[in-house]
Amino acid sequence: MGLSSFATASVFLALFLQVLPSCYGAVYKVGDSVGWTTIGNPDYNKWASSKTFHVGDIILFQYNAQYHNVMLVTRTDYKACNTSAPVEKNTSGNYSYTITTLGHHYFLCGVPGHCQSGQKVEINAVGSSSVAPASAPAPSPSGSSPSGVTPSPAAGGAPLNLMAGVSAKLWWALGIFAVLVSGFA
Ligand SMILES: *[C@@H]1O[C@H](CO)[C@@H](O)[C@H](O)[C@H]1NC(C)=O
Ligand SMILES: *[C@@H]1O[C@H](CO)[C@@H](O)[C@H](O)[C@H]1NC(C)=O
Ligand SMILES: *[C@@H]1O[C@H](CO)[C@@H](O)[C@H](O)[C@H]1NC(C)=O
Ligand SMILES: [Cu+2]
Repeated sequence: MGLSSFATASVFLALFLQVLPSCYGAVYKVGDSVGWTTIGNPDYNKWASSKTFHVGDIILFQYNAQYHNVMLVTRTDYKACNTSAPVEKNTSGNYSYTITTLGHHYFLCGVPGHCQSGQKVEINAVGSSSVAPASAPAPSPSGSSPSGVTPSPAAGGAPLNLMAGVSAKLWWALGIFAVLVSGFA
């Protein structure tokens, strides 16, 4: 019994440690080791679809500033690779974007031709599965919101709910761990 409760406690400790990073915000480097480039035509949306982004996470664009840049754009401009009116433009070679809202965030490279050849990425920030929208709302006829972010239906108070959900999970895991460890000792 002692040994098995220790094993169970270890499992919960492992769970607890897994939950921790999402509390502080994960850092995702776009393209991983390849970075933000056109060399090899990386599929950035394939890259993005392998991740689950949350409010508080940091999206890092590292690139050769001689050849590329980063633009935060509206959904309409993203679809059309329209670089004429970005919400934000970065030319430093090391751009970190902190996700502050749920929903879709659209980025592209503003150098002529690069977006068309695939240097663009859509980052969809979701909450826990209970608040995650199944799909984005239809774009308004006038285009997207000026912030470059298409808010999800739950966007209102969701970041707070998300944090509450995360810390509830944390305390739950910590509490069970404490109970099991004290039973073991
Ligand atoms: C690009 O966006 C600008 C400003 O929003 C707009 O005036 C222009 O018509 C757009 N160009 C294309 C090709 O959609
Ligand atoms: C680019 O982004 C970095 C970090 O996000 C910031 O420090 C820098 O000032 C920005 N540079 C430009 C030119 O926008
Ligand atoms: C790029 O920015 C990130 C986050 O702001 C920082 O941790 C990293 O050291 C920077 N890298 C370079 C090469 O400046
Ligand atoms: Cu580019």
